[in-house]
Amino acid sequence: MGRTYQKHKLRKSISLDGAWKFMTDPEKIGENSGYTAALPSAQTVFVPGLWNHEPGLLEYEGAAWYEKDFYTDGGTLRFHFGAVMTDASIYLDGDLIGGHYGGFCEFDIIAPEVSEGEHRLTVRADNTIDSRSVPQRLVDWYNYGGIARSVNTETLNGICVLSDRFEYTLSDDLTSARAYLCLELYNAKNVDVSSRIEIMLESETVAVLDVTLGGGETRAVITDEFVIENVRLWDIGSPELYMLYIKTETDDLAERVGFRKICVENGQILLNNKPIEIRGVNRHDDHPDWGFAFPEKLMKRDVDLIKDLNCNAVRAHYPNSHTFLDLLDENGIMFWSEIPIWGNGFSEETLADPVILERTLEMHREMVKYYYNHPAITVWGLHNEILSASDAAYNMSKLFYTYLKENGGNRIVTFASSRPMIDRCFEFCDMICINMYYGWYDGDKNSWNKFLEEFRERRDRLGMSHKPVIFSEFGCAALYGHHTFDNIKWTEEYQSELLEYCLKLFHSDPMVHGFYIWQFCDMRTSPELGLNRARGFNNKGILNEYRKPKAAYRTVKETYKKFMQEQL
Ligand code: ADA
Repeated sequence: MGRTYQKHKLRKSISLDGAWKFMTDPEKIGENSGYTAALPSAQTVFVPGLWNHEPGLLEYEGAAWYEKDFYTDGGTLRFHFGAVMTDASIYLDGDLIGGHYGGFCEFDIIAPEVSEGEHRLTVRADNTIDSRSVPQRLVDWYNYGGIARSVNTETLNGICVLSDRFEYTLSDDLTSARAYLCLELYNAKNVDVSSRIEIMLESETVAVLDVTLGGGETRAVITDEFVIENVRLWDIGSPELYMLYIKTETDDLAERVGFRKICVENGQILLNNKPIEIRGVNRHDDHPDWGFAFPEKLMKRDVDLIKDLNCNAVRAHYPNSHTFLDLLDENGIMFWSEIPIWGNGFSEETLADPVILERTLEMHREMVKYYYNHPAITVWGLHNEILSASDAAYNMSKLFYTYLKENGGNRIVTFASSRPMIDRCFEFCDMICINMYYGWYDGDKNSWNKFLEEFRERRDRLGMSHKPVIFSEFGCAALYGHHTFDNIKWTEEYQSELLEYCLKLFHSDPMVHGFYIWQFCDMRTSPELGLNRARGFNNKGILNEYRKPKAAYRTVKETYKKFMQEQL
């Protein structure tokens, strides 16, 4: 399932990754033509994988089918999908058992009482973009299709733990914590079952519960509170992690958690009560050969490079895989997770559409549900660059901010604004995050000083001087290997100089408490962006798409190193 630690000792889990049958369905006739039971003709593809990397399918948009036969000993099965792009329908032996919308989050489907023997799992994936798609057609990444992350099936037996949320509050001096767990239980039998549930933190039993659930019942339960003394904190560069083990009489779930406190106070960001400066990069989980089906060993390499750059934070436009998050947890690197609302593509009318609002709120709910326990996630992002001076944006921001503050745990909640001088949504963020591209799209590098002064005045006028300012995006494109004698746009030299200038300027401004460079590496983007994107790639990476460093890599590394040393 792509975790860096074992999730179950008792629960049987089988990976369904590997060879699947596959065929496209451009006419969308599959449901009425029996594809749900058996694909009429098919080629072999490997899952996880996106069809765009199969010969002739780079630009295919539409429906496609995947089919895999597997053997089970029988029982109640839970199918777990890491991510399917974008609209998924799941069939077991020809019968629809569930579906999911949204390409970047995992989902589970339970099939009760499956008989022992051979069965067939069929997935219909559809990446067609319509007026209610999230993201919309105009977006700065590629509209891939297919099964992007791993698939597995688990056998559920008796009372099972479907999910867990670890809640804790640290004492003021951060030396102890009061904690409890919220569990989502499920009875996989069709008769009443009772079970004792034991929760261990490291090797100590911290809570015990006795429950009885009716056949097929799902129930949320909460443990008593327990206290942890001498807490070892999760921190940047020294990420202490704890193993939690939840065991029923027939099922189990391992969870890894960390204790840390993040907050904003008097215009500063405090991690574990100490002021920090965010030294970040934006990253797409994208590779030219694999797209969003990004191989795990390459994630490890990206994390190694991010560390080598002396970064302490990463931002992404959509939920990333648990493997990447596990690696960030282990390496003490903070993560900003948002949902794929890439605002330039969303009109005011779309932002106000009730279907879009429900769809995107559900994406927030799923992100919170599945990613809650990662200590590395210190920031939830509402959306990116929406029309934030409009009523529609105001209402959407209020809805998401309220939801995330109430349900998102101890995290900073914010959004990236590209309209800082007219933005009307700053009341719905804990820190003000600005995407700005002086020196690339508009103005030159000298425009930054004027902007900083004007924005400082606006922030004070709005009564928001207690909110730290972050540059959540800035940068410029450089074509890998492009050098000239003159320092002009598109060269590695221009990019390196502009980034160094911005970083030093932001660092020296007391209003600014962090920066996420746009971006870590080049990545394939949508043809919608046309000639603005040479080679069909967004070229603002400080590495190219194969992770070869441009000149800016060393500059950022050295600059971040200096900033890091000043903080020690
Ligand atoms: C925006 C957007 C990014 C990227 C960037 C750019 O700010 O949020 O996804 O498109 O601009 O390269 O222009």
